[in-house]
Amino acid sequence: MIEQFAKSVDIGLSKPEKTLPSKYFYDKNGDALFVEIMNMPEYYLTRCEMEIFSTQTAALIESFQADKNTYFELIELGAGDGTKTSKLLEALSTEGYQFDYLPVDISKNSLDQLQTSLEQSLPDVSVIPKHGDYFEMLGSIKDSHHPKVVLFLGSNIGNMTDAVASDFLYQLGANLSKGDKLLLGTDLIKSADIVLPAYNDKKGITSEFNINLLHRMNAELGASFDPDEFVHAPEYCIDEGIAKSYLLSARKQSVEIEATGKTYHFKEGEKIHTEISRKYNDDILSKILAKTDFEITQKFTDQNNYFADYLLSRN
Ligand code: AVI
Repeated sequence: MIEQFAKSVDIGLSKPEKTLPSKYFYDKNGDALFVEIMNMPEYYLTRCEMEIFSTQTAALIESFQADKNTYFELIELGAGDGTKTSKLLEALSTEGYQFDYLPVDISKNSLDQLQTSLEQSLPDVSVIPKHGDYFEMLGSIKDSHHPKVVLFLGSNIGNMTDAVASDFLYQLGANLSKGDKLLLGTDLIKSADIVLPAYNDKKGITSEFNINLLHRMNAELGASFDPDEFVHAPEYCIDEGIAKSYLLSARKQSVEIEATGKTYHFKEGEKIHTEISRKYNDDILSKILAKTDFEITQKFTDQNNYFADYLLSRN
């Protein structure tokens, strides 16, 4: 794990335009900061998707086309704290569907918390947590031959480039069977005055989340980043529809990383690109799906039309 982390960091910081992979945001501190982000007034994504899950629960369940007499697996990729899903789990359980809930997450910490909270709130739901990177978990999905409904919520897909998203969905489809479903949560394209504050909140929580990556490299890779000398700098342009987070070097500086055995040099104002958060519309999603086995069968939106959960069927 550490070797992989060091390797990715070295590759990213050796590029002419420096990058760091956003998946490393999520250590214990990063998980807690992300929970704070989801509760921020500016971060509309979670509230909008929660609205869809609370007000359209029956329609969502109907879209799964599950048979009450046939067992199925409800797999959630990147489950996080599972708040939205618990609405669905409660309704599925009350209505007598036969299923296991398999949350997959890279954060062991989040999975443990999720399991404990579901054991208390929904003791009748069988929870089988899977710890790991969801790219790596794809292969194990086809080990069972039961019908499957996969949840990939929260616009987590937006943290992938379109090419990576397309490849990921292709591989997911290849590991599913005809008729299986994917419920895909996507943040929709909208103006900068709504999107940008979600990545640049007044209290500076997103800034802390971004800068936490520097603390993590210091703690785990023996890096010498001075977190006070980097500034959180997000950007968003509606034409492109992608929010981008950067860490901007406040001055000319050099940073040593023990785990890579190298020193990296930063000019004043030089940016490290740490994350993309893609926003979608039907056309963009259709292009991403073009080479996959999925087709869009339904779309659920919140009342502001800020967010959409697309129901995709595996052909
Ligand atoms: C997890 N992911 C969908 C979040 C997003 O909106 O891209 C991560 C995040 N980064 C900054 N704020 C939230």
